[in-house]
Amino acid sequence: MSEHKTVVCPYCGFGCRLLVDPKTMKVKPYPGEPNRGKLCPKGLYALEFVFSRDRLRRPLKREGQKMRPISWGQAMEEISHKLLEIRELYGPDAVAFIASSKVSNEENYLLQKIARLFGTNNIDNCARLCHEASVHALKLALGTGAQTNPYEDLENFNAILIWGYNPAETHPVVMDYILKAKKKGAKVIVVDVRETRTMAFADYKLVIRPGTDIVLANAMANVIIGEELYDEEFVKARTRGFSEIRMAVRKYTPEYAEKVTGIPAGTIHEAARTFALAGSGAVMWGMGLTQHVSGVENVLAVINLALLLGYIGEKGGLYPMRGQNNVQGAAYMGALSEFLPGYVPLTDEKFRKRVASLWGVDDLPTERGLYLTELWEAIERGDVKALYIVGENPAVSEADFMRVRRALRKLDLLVVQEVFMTRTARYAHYVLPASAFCEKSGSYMNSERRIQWGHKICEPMGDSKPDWEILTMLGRALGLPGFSYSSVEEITAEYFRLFPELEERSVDELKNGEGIFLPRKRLHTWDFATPDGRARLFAVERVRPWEEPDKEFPFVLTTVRLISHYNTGEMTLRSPSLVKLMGEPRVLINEHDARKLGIRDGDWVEIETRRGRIRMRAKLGGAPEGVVVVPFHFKANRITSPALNKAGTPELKFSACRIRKLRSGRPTQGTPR
Ligand SMILES: Nc1nc2c(c(=O)[nH]1)N[C@H]1C(S)=C(S)[C@@H](COP(=O)(O)OP(=O)(O)OC[C@H]3O[C@@H](n4cnc5c(=O)[nH]c(N)nc54)[C@H](O)[C@@H]3O)O[C@H]1N2
Ligand SMILES: Nc1nc2c(c(=O)[nH]1)N[C@H]1C(S)=C(S)[C@@H](COP(=O)(O)OP(=O)(O)OC[C@H]3O[C@@H](n4cnc5c(=O)[nH]c(N)nc54)[C@H](O)[C@@H]3O)O[C@H]1N2
Ligand code: SF4
Ligand SMILES: [Mo]
Repeated sequence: MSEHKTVVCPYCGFGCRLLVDPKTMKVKPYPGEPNRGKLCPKGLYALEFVFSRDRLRRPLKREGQKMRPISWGQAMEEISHKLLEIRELYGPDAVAFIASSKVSNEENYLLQKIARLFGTNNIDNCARLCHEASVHALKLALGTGAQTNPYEDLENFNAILIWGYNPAETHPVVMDYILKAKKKGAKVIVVDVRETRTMAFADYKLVIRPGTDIVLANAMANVIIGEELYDEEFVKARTRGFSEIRMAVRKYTPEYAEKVTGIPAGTIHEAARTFALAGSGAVMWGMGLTQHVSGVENVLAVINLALLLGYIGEKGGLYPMRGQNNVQGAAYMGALSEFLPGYVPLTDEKFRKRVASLWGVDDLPTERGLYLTELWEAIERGDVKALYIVGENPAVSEADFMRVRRALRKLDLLVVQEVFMTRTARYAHYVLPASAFCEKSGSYMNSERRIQWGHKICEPMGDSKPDWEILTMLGRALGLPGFSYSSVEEITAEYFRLFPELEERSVDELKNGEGIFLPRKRLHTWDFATPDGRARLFAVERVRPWEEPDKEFPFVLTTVRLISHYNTGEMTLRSPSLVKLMGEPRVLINEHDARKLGIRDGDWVEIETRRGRIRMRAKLGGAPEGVVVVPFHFKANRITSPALNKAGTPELKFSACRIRKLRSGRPTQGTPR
């Protein structure tokens, strides 16, 4: 095994490690933590996209309709010149940066450093489309914004509540932990708008009407409080807000909840009792909660359940399961428009000044920057003139993407730093070729906040360069202080200095061990990070979706993920083994609804919202009446709702739509047959 090197899987936030033999480039699962000898197909075939013929190999510059090769030196000179000119004319906030949840901590750290030294907090990443509502809710309730416990704890809990989250498709390896817990007797409760693959393993299958989760959570709290099943000692000693929440949930009886959610009152009652009487439990959640206009409130409502029962520390944990391989790291490194590194608010003067002095300046900008999802309107208004994107594909991943594409066309300067010529890169003035994960070294942070080292396995493709090298050149070209890095380890050492918990740790330790938890393995065992050390119970009321079904658009459209597809498909579609495993993405329609509309299995249908239309083949079943389920990976965002919640996340899980049968159809380009 000694000749093998480890890398971190470039797909999901579970953070499996891969053992790679540099001679054969064969992948084996890492036997230790966190994946314990397991991988899903995406991990197993993770190296395939790296060797795709489509890889970008040279910097490119737009000339009319054509993209022509240009040298690195020339590209950097022209890009930095244009950025400085725009700053001179319109101020630093006319420039925005999008960081990447795909690239390393070091690379995200550098990009947010560039943005802030340049003078703007317009720096964000796809966490905004994902778990930012969880971060905001957790910050309000506990004072910290991340998963509280490690995966290993899952096996020791007596109950696992899985809410709006489908790990059997999206984090396959965490299923191993959940199933081990189940074997030991843990009860599994799953709440989803449809019967998912995960639900197949559940003791309680709660199929809920889309967007009514607060009503269910409040009804469960109603049972827990009404029957005095809550942990009185914990609630008294470690929380605030109990009397408010007791009052607020009084009207949310299981009978009332049945009418709103569609789940039988008896089932709600039983599930609440089972979860409460288990004595310990985890709450795991995903996009089914966060991608709603009620995202922050949804998450607060389920956090309440854990707090009422004292399911914190040794007795339980909160698991907002992170999406991308390094979305947790991007956030911790400060690639968010409202937070400095470590989720520290921009207004924390002491910390801000400390960061500034480490970077060789007096202070940093304090106004919150634009959210990723606010950029498109800001570009339309003419407030933002230049956009620098690293490893993100908003022309496909953003809600109502036609609006995004219009905005991208309007920019004076668009730079895209990528491994492929993505849908977004096609709008760029400059495309910079980045090396892929296994062609460079660096650290990544998984959902349980474990920082792991990815070792360089092979040489960069063509003339591509690691993102950190490109950003070092950019920082230097912009004349920013301190951009003299000659190795990635120098950047690791620099970010270590920002976190007191890492000050005593060494980069070598990170390279050789099973990773380092930041700030520590388990949070809030003794106290919370709120000013008074207590957690806060928030009474939340139902928030209605932005666009409810009506006569014209009578169905609810929700968008979901499939196991062999990944996000906008740029990587998975270039992996021949994964393409073989992929089925054709189809829209799931309830059988009764289909019959009424004369739609049969396999028919082409058109799904239309107020934004536009898409075509897809139908698959009957797998969706409750009135709900239409579309895989998000390709064209769903042609029609999704752009309404944002308090944390800036679009309502990707709820739009009003109509469907009709078509005589024939043709798959959209980029869609597997
Ligand atoms: N194979 C694969 N794995 C992935 C990804 C991928 O694209 N492909 N992407 C990664 C990323 S970035 C992320 S963020 C994670 C996401 O992981 P998940 O959160 O598991 O992913 P989704 O399928 O988007 O949504 C989860 C579930 O929410 C349900 N849902 C929709 N609306 C509602 C609602 O109103 N209430 C409730 N209770 N449920 C609802 C859907 O039916 C769906 O089953 O996956 C990561 N892992
Ligand atoms: N309708 C709908 N829309 C959604 C969602 C949904 O559930 N429904 N989910 C949302 C969520 S949770 C997320 S996270 C977003 C994801 O949205 P995106 O982050 O835009 O999607 P990805 O396809 O993961 O894009 C990552 C890009 O990084 C590039 N890349 C990979 N490795 C590297 C590297 O080393 N360097 C550089 N420079 N680039 C690299 C890849 O080629 C790819 O183009 O989508 C969101 N959009
Ligand atoms: S579970 Fe996630 S991290 Fe593990 S191999 Fe699959 S995609 Fe990669
Ligand atoms: Mo995500």
